[in-house]
Amino acid sequence: MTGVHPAWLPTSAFRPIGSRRVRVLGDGPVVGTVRAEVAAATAGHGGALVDDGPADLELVVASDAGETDPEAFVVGRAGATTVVRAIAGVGLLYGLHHVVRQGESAFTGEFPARRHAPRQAVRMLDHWDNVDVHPVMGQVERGYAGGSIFYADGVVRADLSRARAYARLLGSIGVNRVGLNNVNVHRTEATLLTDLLPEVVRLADVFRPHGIRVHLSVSFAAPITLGGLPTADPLDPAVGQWWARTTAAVYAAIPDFGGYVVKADSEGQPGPFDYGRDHADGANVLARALAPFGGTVFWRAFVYDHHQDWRDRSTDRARAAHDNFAPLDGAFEPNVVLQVKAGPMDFQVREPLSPVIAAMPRTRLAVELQVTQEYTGQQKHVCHLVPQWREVLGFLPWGEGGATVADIAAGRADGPAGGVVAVSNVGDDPFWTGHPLAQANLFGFGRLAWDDRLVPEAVLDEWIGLTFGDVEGVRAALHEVMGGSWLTYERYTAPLGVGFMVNPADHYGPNVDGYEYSRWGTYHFADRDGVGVDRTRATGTGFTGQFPAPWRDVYESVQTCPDELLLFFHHVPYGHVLRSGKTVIQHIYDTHFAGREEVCRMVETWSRLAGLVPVEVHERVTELLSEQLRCATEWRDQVNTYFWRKSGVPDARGRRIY
Ligand code: GCW
Repeated sequence: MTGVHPAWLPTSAFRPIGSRRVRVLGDGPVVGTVRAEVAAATAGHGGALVDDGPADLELVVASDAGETDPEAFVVGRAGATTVVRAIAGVGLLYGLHHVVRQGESAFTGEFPARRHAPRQAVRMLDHWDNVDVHPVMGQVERGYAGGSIFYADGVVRADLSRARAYARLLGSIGVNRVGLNNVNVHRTEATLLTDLLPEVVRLADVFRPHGIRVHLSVSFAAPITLGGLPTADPLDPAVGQWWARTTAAVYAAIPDFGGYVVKADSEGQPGPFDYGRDHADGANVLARALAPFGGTVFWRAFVYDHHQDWRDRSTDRARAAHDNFAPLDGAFEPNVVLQVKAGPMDFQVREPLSPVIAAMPRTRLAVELQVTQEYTGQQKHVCHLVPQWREVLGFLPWGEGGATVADIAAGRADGPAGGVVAVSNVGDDPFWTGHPLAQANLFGFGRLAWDDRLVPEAVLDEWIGLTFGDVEGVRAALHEVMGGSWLTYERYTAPLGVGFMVNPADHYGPNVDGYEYSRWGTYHFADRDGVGVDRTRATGTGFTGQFPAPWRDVYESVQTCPDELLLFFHHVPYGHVLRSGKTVIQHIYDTHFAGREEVCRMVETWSRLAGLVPVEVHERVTELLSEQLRCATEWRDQVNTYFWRKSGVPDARGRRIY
């Protein structure tokens, strides 16, 4: 491969458009992008961008009294013309990519005009990119795909062609906001807000033609560190004035700036607690500065004590976000979005929903997902996460008949809208994502954020078709390798929702007791009799009580708690019989043998694709699969051996445990 991989937008994906006569009507930078896409697709493929005469495809921006959403589009086909209409350029861009995904079928027969609109108004990717290379975290914190595509040598890159190609990819899947820098804001990064602002202008210019607004992560202590004030107390008038002045300067430079992202009082970041204030005080001072310009502050709820004593059984990290934020419902300014990690802990392979999401009906809530595979194989393992996100977004916090998590985020559950946010997984790696198949996670995030009701297999199928075309055998093989890979990963790693068991340094690879005596509050409490964390109201930390009915009761009882979350909520004996009919210990053995076997099958299936997918992709994935198999073997043997030694219960099937 020479140059950068085209991800899901290779020339072949545009073939159905390439041979057609296409008319584009409208003005503005995003319509310019649509025109450029069509011109590139048709050049040399028999089609053309036409001004008049008959057209096979018409892409039209036109006012429509009934439409209010600039991101919506209508597509239909009458006679021999497919027509896409929108009231703004961004809707047209989304309509164009809809046609690209439809392929030939968009030009076959006739079909009535149908409206498409995003279910979530905010579909955002956060980048944990540092401008400088951080001595411990590298340039992209929890990045597994090389350096930042935005920054190099302490500034925004002179050559932004990668960023431009990225913006194009994001526009094609409907992402409409990007956080440009790490939520852990270090020294140089803090100055993006002030000294480096002219550089941020260049990035905003790159994203704008794709319908994307940029955000900056800011440090709560900026009034001190950048402004030279003696305090960052949110109730100090001088602090409010500093934020107002600084924000006005940002908008003078970037009129469509999206706003701020803030990690405060979390893992060492400064915050309102430093001044005895609460998080509503903290968020609101920034919100007031942004409000005159239509900006939003995404305020993260990831606030917990990371200096816990493992001897202290009364503290439970899972409780922290709800304890800190639920009492503040209704206290936030209207342009504050509380950004809540989907689970109460930290992006594990399996967690229950964060109860905060169902606890704040008067607050705009965004659900935060992690596309970068921090705890899910670090883009060395195939782990297709779209099914996990589908489960999160479709979860029913109040049970059958109630609203879904996506409804809450979208403001359809009688509350205001917040949106869906995820941490990006790209870097300057030629494949974008380190693991070529991890591109599907980025694609899938955009698609689910647009419509949470899409079926994960169908989203994967779209990605395969666009990326690899229709080569006999490839589609089925990729479904086999990727479709169930999240559950495979779950099987060979930490069992039954207990989480972690990773190396504390890098969160990769098995280390069953890696966090067992740490200050981070992440424990499994395995002893000779049993394993799991008692989070019940009856005898444990009371975390189950943070959920509404029915879940508060479903999780409370070992009889009704879903197997896959049993050890998240309960400490049980190894002989406890799961709802599946197996004992906990036998489940641990069986899943670890099975998960590793499934990786062997992935390796076999993938080997059959030699010659059918581009050689560079085949080689890279082959190498990574051998690492995945090595690592899965290590997970299997360490987890099984650990629990065999603790419990003394042999494997009922007599397999080799060390
Ligand atoms: O998952 C943890 C990561 C940190 C990250 C933090 C967060 C940006 O290990 O690296 O910091 O979450 O979400 O703020």
